[in-house]
Amino acid sequence: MTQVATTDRALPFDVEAVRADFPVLDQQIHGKPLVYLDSAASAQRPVAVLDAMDRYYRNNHANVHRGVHTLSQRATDDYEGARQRIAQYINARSACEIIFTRGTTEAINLVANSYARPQLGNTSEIVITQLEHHSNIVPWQLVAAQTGASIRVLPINDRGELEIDQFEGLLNDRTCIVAVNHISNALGTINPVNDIVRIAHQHGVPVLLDGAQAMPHTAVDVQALDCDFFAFSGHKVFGPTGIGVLYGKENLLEQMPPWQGGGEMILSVTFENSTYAGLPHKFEAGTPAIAEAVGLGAAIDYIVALDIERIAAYEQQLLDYATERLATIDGIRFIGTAREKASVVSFTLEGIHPHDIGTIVDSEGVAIRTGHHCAMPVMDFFGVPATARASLAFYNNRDDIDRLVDALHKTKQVFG
Ligand code: 7TS
Repeated sequence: MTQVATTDRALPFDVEAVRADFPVLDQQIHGKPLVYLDSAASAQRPVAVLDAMDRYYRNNHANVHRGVHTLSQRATDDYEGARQRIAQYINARSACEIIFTRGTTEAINLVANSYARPQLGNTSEIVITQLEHHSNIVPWQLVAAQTGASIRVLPINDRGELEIDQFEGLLNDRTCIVAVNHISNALGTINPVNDIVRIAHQHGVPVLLDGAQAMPHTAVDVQALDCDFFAFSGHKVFGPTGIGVLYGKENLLEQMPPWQGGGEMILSVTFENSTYAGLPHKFEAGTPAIAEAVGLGAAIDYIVALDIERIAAYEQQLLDYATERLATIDGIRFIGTAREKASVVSFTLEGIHPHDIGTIVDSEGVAIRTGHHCAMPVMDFFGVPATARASLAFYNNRDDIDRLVDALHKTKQVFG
């Protein structure tokens, strides 16, 4: 178990010990050992997360915040304890700034509906980028359509990097919010989020960071970033599906109206009027995903034990190795060659549709994602309908990369 793995940065990252913590990796697919290279879509879970959820259900489950009975108190402690640990991990000022959501998508929809929509009018503007996942495009389009606001898009260059020099020119006194991803899921580009926040704040504009791909690969300190909102998903950070987080600065969250109504989020209800609970519960209507929050807390503990700086250093080496090995394949075209990149290699093979690549490599036991990666504007920019994407996590090793390269050679033979 990795709980015993050392966090001494001087020692090499013990990927084999880490792999033993992930039972799902230990299986055959089509008679070959599984190589899982689709962690950007959803990562796998260590035993520590599975055990934490199992323990919770076996021993402590009841509804939260409503009973004086012992199980309800235990469940509440587990749920709120997870919130505390997440707050500490991303360096929020207070646990009340951590809102549990179903994931990144719901977190962004919350901000679009509760923060932005009430202040949007038909001259208002929302700034996003060409590099966004659809979940950081469509929620803004929905509120823009309801209010007459418009969306302005920061373009990218041929490497798949933001044209940051053009950013300031998109801001003006009609800009309501800037919403941008920290790390791109389709290309792996690490965006200059510190500059984006600084420049936006000089114009008095708040910034939402979509941190779905940043959380598994890089240290996140929301106070150092000074972002106003930060969204991420549990399942991409080695925790459960169905849970995610919206971090928001307390003064902004305080001013925002509840988005969904129901139990948990009220102080008092009459037919004439209701009053709302304080933060964070104002934004958590209904029975929450309690076991999932517990699992997410355990996932964060697991990352803390491994040390995110060591994870990032290991993954950078692995990404360099993957890029080097893949570059030896004739006919490969890398889509996204940003100078600052994390854990994703998107590519096409001349004359072979990405879906065919995905099918053949799967028959070799290698799982990659093929498609538009919910980033159609990125595909449009590069003039491709889809790419094949290998995405890495700290449980991948060089053998996984070699197996991918072999499977791609096989693909070329098949489509010869
Ligand atoms: N933002 C980014 C940057 C993402 O990568 C994703 C999911 C989301 C938002 C949405 O997250 P969800 O958990 O709410 O669904 N990205 C991917 C992907 O790259 N392949 O499948 C899902």
